[in-house]
Amino acid sequence: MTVSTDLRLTAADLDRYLDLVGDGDEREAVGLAMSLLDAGVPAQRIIVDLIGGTQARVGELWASNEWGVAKEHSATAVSERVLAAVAARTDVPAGRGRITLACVDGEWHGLPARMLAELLRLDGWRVDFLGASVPGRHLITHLHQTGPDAVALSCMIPTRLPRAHAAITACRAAGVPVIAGGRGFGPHGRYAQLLGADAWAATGEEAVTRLASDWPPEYVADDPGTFLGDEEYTHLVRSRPQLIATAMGRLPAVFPGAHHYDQAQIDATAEDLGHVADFLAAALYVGDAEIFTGFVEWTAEVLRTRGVPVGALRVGLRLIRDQLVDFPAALRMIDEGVAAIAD
Ligand code: B12
Repeated sequence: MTVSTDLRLTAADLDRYLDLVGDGDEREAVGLAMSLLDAGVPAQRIIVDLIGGTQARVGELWASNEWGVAKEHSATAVSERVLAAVAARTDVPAGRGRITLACVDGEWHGLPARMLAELLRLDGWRVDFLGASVPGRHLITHLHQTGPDAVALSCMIPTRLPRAHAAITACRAAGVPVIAGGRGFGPHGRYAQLLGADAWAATGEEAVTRLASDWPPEYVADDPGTFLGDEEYTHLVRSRPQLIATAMGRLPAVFPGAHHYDQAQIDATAEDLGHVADFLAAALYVGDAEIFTGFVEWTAEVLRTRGVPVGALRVGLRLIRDQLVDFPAALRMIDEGVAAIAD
């Protein structure tokens, strides 16, 4: 059989795959991926373009409220299954070395990291994939037991950056260089460098190239120390439960609709206030207001698409702001966030 190695996916393949994952049709979705492999589409294209491209679409459909949370969860679960099937069909001898791949503590986006794990495996690495939310001390124990050539750390949301920093510092102290990735590390990976990662890559494929051609890296980042957060960050993190409880207590006085909230609405509001506190803490930790402004803009857009007045977000921000009057950097960031959604 002659197999073309650069057969491309068509728009029809992508549409069909989105329909299948949207329908939760695991069997047919695996079937489609297997038939593409058989037709000569490289496994890398299936992982990056079919699965990854579809996940980006899934994110858009969720954000625009066309898909509910359950449908997004189901689609992601189908793609996890498809990725496993692609992996099982593509056996590559491990000749390059060994890599530990983990999501930082509290980071639950396991699929992007798993995609990277398979791309690295296809390039000849032995990959120890530790999965989502790996506590730092267990990661380090694993490094001592296996002695890898690199640690690849995934962080998709900036709220996990303080934990990413702790993990990077500990890995480097254990003598293992770190490559960081995932959108949580910011535009062009600017927080990866700040937090002392030895390298950063924008995509899984870029990471494969970097690790194959330039590892261990010659340039070794300065260690910025074990802690970046200042007094404001520390206060915010320590007082988080109190901040949320006080804001919830004051909510009905400033937002009368909250008098009639059922338990689900109360829980959702407390969770949203928790996100406000967490994104603010991350912004303070790395000293970049953009993390908080970006979060506020994104939340406003999500609310808009769900018909929730953006005023509700402003109320939440004010309730947190009122409790942080002695913290100038936090106040400045909240004010910038409020200004970003002024219209
Ligand atoms: C599915 C999903 C989830 C699932 C994840 C399940 C799973 N098993 O993975 C669940 C439901 C858990 C989830 C939860 C949340 N999510 Co979510 N999620 C997504 C979604 C739709 C798809 C993720 C995915 O698979 N992407 C596919 C891959 C291909 O994405 P990628 O970024 O291109 O990945 C590449 C690179 O990032 C890079 N890479 C990744 N890791 C690494 C590591 C290294 C070392 C290197 C070098 C490279 C690298 O390589 C990848 C492959 O090329 C995205 C939307 C999106 N566009 O990604 C949102 C998204 C990531 N989620 C988002 C948010 C906000 C959340 C929540 C906070 C929502 C909430 N309000 O609760 C929580 C946070 C949970 C947590 N603490 O981790 C935001 C993050 C925005 C941000 N950066 O601030 C996104 C972008 C949605 C959006 N448009 O706003 N989510």
